[in-house]
Amino acid sequence: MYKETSYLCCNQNCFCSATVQLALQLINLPFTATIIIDSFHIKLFPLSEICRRTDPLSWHEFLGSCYYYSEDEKQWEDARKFCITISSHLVIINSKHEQNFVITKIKLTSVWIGISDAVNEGVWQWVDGTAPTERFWRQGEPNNNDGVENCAVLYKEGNWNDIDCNLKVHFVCEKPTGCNC
Ligand SMILES: [Ca+2]
Ligand SMILES: [Ca+2]
Repeated sequence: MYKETSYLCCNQNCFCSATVQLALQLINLPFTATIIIDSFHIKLFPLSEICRRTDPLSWHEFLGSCYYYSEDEKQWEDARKFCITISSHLVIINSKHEQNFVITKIKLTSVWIGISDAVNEGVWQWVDGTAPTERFWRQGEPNNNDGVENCAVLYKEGNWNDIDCNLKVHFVCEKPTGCNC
């Protein structure tokens, strides 16, 4: 679904780009085409303005993915849902290389990542349903402290800890690059 959404955005960008180019070409036509220009210009200008609208969220690009770092703190489930509303998912760490990039942008101490064992205690699963290929647990973690720790944070130092999903923490969303971030 994320990829499909990305392609739709891509196609929309391409359409917008073509529309803006058409508008610019019309503006450059000779004076004899003024009437045609005027009729098209009125219709095209509002659309070209819409196309120029920029994404208010700030994304960081790395190796085919775009990463968004939240301004506020949310519970893990709310963070997961928020990422979906911006056509992304809570970050999935596939390699040490990717994690090394993600930690460079962490502003404070830690962020939610998209892994949980809430469905089946002790069985850690990414938000896309896959099992982790690599794990970077801090020594002694995950410890399911008090029997309530089912969601994982990534610390700026580059390791994970399971904590209570109801705690409010900053988070990172990820989406495929598509045309651009
Ligand atoms: Ca647990
Ligand atoms: Ca823990």
